[in-house]
Amino acid sequence: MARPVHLLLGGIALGLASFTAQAADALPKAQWPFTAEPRATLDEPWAMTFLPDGTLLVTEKRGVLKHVDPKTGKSHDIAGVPEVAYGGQGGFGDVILHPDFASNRYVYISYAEAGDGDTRGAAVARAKLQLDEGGSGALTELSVIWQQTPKVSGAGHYGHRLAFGPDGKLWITSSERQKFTPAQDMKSNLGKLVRLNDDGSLPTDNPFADQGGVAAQVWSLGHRNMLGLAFDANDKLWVHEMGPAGGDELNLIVRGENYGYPEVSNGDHYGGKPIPDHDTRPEFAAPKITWNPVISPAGFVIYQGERFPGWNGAGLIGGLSSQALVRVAFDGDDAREAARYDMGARIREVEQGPDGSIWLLEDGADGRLLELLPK
Ligand SMILES: [Ca+2]
Ligand SMILES: [Ca+2]
Repeated sequence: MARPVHLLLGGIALGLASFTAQAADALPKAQWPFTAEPRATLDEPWAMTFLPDGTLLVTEKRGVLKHVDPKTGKSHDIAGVPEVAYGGQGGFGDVILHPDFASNRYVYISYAEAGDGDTRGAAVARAKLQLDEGGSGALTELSVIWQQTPKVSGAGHYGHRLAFGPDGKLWITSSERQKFTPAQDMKSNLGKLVRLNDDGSLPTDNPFADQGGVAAQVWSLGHRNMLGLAFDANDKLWVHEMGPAGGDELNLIVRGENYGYPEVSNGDHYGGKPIPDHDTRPEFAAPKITWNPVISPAGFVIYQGERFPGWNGAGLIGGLSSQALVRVAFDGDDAREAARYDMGARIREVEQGPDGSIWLLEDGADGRLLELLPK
């Protein structure tokens, strides 16, 4: 029922007011249900994932993969990482494990890679992780299984967040590289949410499989800069999107849908050029949350654990410009911001540990790995 209600209320009178009312005021620290304890310090950390033994793989944007023991704070480099195109928003991106990592040792990494001339694009590779007793290790049998097409100039909006779905498929956020119109062009995989088999091959049940080419990779289109994706307990996929000025979004992903960028956004271009709002073009899927002021979302988990019982099923999103942890509550197909915690630093990544613990990475040089402990 969410969508008809939104359309009914989304007119002139309630349009912007209803969106801004979705944001929460920052909670005073005394009311936080957690303390944040620093466990390690990294150089421009970007993403992390837990190994089954409770240690972490952490990417650093300059092109280093670290194996971190959060109990000691010690970290070791993993060899065999591809060269990355570091600069702007580009560099090393995400790292995730195959669902059957325990038996097959496959990890998936994303990164910006250089092309001809001054062009660049995101790439995804699969490799086997080998760890030695001392804590260091290597990626072996690395193969590149996906690339952004075409590679373009500039160093923004790669996206390249990764997740495995409950369907066993590999999901990739492929952002529009600050080129706007590719998000609506099915000859490009920029500005698209991509779905692949675990070896990079094409699933035959993708919505645009019949079109062939890169369109066959696409699950949904019309996206800007997607820096977080997560499946909820009902297997629904939620993706947040760093929007233009005043237009950050949380979207519920529907097979084959067009999310409208750059034709529509509840924000407007930086520089002031207006973009028609979503309610002017109901044929495009509208966001479930629009943030204005923006939070600059980065990193995303939907918490499923018992260590923070009040948060079971909640979305936890890192905030860059908002320097916050943003908690989102879901109600079926609806979502709202439930709480905001001012962390005093840009938050790049959120992760859940195997024991139900919650971890954050601060952005930038000397970014700290923080463990949230229930009070
Ligand atoms: Ca992660
Ligand atoms: Ca607008």
